[in-house]
Amino acid sequence: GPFVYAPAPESRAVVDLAPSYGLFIDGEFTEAADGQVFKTLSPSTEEVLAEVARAGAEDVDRAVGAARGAFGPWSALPGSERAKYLFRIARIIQERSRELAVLETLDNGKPIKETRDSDLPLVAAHFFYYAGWADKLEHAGFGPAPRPLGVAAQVIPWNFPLLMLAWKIAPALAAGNTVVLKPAETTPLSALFFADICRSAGLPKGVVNILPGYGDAGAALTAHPDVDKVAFTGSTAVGKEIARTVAGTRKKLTLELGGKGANIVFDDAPLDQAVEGVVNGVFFNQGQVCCAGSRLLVQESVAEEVVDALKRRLATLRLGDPLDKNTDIGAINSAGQLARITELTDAGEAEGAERWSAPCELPSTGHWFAPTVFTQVTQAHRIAREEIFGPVLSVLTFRTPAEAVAKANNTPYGLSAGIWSEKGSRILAVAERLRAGVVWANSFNKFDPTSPFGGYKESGHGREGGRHGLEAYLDVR
Ligand code: TXE
Repeated sequence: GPFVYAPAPESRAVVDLAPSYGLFIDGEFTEAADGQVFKTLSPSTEEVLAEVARAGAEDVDRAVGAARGAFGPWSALPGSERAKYLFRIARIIQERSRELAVLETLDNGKPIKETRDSDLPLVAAHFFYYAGWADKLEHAGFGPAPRPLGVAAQVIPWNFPLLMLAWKIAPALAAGNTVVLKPAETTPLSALFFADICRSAGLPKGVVNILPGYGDAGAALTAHPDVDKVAFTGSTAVGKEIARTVAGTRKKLTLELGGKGANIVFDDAPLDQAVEGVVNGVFFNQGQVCCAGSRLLVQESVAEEVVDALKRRLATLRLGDPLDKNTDIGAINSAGQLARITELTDAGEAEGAERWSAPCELPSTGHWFAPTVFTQVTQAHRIAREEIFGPVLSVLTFRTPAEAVAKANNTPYGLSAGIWSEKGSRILAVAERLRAGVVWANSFNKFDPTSPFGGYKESGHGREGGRHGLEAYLDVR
């Protein structure tokens, strides 16, 4: 039935929010040099969660200086010593995962079910996994004595704030680098909680520095002359800007950018399972996922059956209070993101696609978007080409495997794809021809720290995760 919004204040008590938070530089929380602050809001209620110090160029300089100072001693530690710190951080994350999950849900708007069961276990797993590498780097495949790069500048987005932090910080530290990380402006809180965890773990000062702030701080950080390595996850437009800044400097660069993933459903697929996978593929985290399966390519002979089943399933999803453990669809992260989703879905309708939205009542405060499916979509439509980054699925059909491959590849992006079929030979043949960094077979959105992740084409370059993720932070010697 229609959803009624009922906040669950008791779950908020799990975290004790302070009224204001500082930058984390050289092991201390501190105000911004120019005293600037910004507010971080709850996407589901629009209440102010806290006031946060806003980093500027002077703070970037201080943080890079601290990371530079810490680099010598940190990189000189035996790998087994660095591993001890990373294992300690991983264990504290596990111990405090309930608080972290609530905090992440409050600041990001995603359902607690997801932060509790996906984000937090994966965050801890990344630290455990890379802790295991710290004393085995000579086996990483980059020569007998690979060297860390130095100071890593890391800029991350708001869709998986803590998980993107883990993807960036865990391999950097394991390899012996030091870090200055800028979380996204709408989700600074879990990164600051993480800073506190670094202190609890006794991590030497300056090894990790966290600078909440806006794009100007990200730009100052990635342009700083004393940075050796830049790692960015975010929009393709900003990624290109950063690539231009980094070009012609000594810095190494990895970019993890947007996507327009295709979920390809063949007529021989187990359709119930495929429908679940397609739903998870684009409605997980309200579709704000770079590798979301935002295009369904379904074989014509089963298209009607699959779309009907999809709509029936979507009508059962519960949209609402992200802190309610029964919630499937939470809030959109920001007013700006909601505006982008609205703009693109309006364009979908204007260009002639047929729009269907799940019947749910949207709460009157906060940023919400009902799960939406577009049919009658052509490859020329903007909703088939541009990243929507919201709970919106564009359905296209195909007749032959060759047509499926051509349509799946018909995008400037190349991050993810899914193939649903009972035939192993077909899965292998199609996977071989897809230009995507990650291809899932009869599954979608499965993540594991041992697997490299990253894109082809305009989805970026470099890999995070697995042994390959270390390459971004090591020099062959
Ligand atoms: O991204 P930005 P936004 C896509 C998605 C979304 C769109 C816009 O389609 O709708 O991007 O999102 C920092 N130099 N993705 O505007 O601006 C910024 O402060 C250095 C896909 O939020 O790229 C934040 O920390 N840094 C993506 C981070 O970059 C700068 C995830 C990302 O913000 C900067 C996010 C600059 N000039 C959005 N300007 C994915 N691949 O998962 C901003 N930033």
